[in-house]
Amino acid sequence: MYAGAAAAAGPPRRDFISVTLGPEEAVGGGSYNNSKAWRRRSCWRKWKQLSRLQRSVILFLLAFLAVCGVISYTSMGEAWKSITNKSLDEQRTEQEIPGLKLANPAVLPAPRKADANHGDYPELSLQKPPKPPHVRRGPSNLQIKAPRRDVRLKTQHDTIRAIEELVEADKVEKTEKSIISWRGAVIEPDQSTEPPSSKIKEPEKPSSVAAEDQKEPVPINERQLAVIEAFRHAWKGYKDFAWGHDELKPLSKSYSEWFGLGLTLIDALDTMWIFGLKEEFEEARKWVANDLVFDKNVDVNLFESTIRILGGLLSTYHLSGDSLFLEKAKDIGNRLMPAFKTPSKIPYSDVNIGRGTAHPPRWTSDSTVAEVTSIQLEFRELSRLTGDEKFQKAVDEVMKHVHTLSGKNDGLVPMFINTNSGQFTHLGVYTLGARADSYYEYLLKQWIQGGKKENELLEDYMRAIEGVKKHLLKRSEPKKLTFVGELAHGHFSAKMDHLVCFLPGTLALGAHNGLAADHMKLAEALIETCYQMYAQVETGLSPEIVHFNLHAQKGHKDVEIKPADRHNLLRPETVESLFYMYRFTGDKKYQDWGWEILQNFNRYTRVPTGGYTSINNVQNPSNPEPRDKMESFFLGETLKYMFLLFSDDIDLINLDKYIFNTEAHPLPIWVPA
Ligand code: DMJ
Repeated sequence: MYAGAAAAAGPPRRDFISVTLGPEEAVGGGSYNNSKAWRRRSCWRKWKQLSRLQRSVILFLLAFLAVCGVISYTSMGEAWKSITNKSLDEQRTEQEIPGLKLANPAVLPAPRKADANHGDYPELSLQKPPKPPHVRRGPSNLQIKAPRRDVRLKTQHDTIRAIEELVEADKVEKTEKSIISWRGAVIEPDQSTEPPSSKIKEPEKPSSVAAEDQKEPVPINERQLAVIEAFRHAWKGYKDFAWGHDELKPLSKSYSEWFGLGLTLIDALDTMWIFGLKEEFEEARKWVANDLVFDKNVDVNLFESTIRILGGLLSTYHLSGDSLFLEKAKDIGNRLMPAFKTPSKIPYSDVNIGRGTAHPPRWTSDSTVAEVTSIQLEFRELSRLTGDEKFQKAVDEVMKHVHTLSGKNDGLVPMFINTNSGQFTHLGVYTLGARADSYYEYLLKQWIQGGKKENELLEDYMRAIEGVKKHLLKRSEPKKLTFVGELAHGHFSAKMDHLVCFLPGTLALGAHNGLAADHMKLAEALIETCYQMYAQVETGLSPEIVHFNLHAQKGHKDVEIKPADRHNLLRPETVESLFYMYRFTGDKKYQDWGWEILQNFNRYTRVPTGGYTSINNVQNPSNPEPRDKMESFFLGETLKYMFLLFSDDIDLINLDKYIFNTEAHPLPIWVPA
């Protein structure tokens, strides 16, 4: 601006801060006096000469700088702490298993073990940390808390109403609407959990009880709503025709009894909690409070009642914080203990929970290997919660004993074990399917549950996967699908149970926890195979067992089905693995595959009057031959994993904080002391 224009414009606008200096300072004159008193006086004089606006601005700037200072000091401290923790954990792991680097250390770094000695892992390869598919929102400490109880219940109520409205609206016209989910189920432990081995004194609190905060609600999407709708349909059948009994027979509108303990209801408790189905949950809770009685002269299978009843009660206790469920868990846990009174301490398969007696099946003194090695997560957690070590001691002894046994083939175990001698029987047959499956699953999961310190478990797991690769993996024709077959006395069979489809999820979980990267590659190949076991079949539903073609034949698919194997029991294993794969990769194709499966369950197994049924013939879409039975795991596992698969919220049962038992009941991962 030129001078004339400036004059014409009147006095200049002061939109800057000017500091007027006194005459002495302005000319740099006056005698130099640096005494403290003089400096103080002179500063004060200058301060007084400033306008009020100038003083405010300076004060504001000073305050702002102070706040910035405090913030950066705190976050540097946090960063420093996490760097220190991480390197401690890395040191520990490197010491225990040379060459193995955990991509995702235990929830907190575990203490070093002086005697850790696992030098024989030449094949373990280093792994880059897996890339998380989802970006966390907000600071992590805001994401691990549960809502306050009063808030939670209210929001849940609103949500249920919203769900109902939306489902209704959805029927009329397909809308793009989504609703805010009830986050009450998404409860992360906000306190350390300690392993029982660290000298139990006080009973533990559930993960959720002291939780206070809540992160941003994540909307429930349309696919999740469809799962809730399926659950409600199944629940309607159970409620109308089988309430309080073990399983619904949806066609005959009646029920079947296995143990007479309301198996479906107990298996479904935590599913209802996670889905936010408050009314259903409260009604079921009432039944547990008033009608669930374990003092009954009834034989139960140790494994089945542990994974479904004990596991279901423990996880519901953790999610809800309601001590009723812990009391019931203690009761059934104590009643199952007689099973361990055997000459070898390998438990019997059956227990009479009223009489306190246990026995093997009538025809043998053998137990199934998967059964005696897949009760550990639950009994160990029961010890941690009650302060009573006996539960953990009993199941740990089984694992330690099995660890030392001969008769394994490169880590693969036979299917039977004798309760007198404690030795494997029926040697020479190896499968990842029925009777052995969850042995492998629980090796990894116990290791994770205990804070990644129990090296024998990891060692057995890693060896077993090497055994799978060496003896059981083959590729089919024409699509070259990687599958897990069986070995019988040196003879390979291209037979794979649907049950084996737990394996991709377990492998992915191991890789997520820092195990070899090639486990993830194998998981990706196997989940494709499990999906094809559905996709290549006429109904889009997998049979119980498939045989893979090893040689290309014109007009033949990879998957062959024998007449005796073509039933579908509404099993969860494939959707379970799809859930893990989606969580760890973020690849939407896994959600799409799960969606196809849900639609086919709706198409071929849904009974109009309520409930879903297992079917006898997955190859006949016009008559899939309903079997008139809804297994409890359909509600406990299959629909729960579907719901989690369709969710984009990694904190909806965060896999770094929870470990699922083999019946899909989440239990907390212990934080090492
Ligand atoms: C469930 O009871 C459990 O998943 C178990 O590990 C295997 N069988 C059924 C589901 O298929």
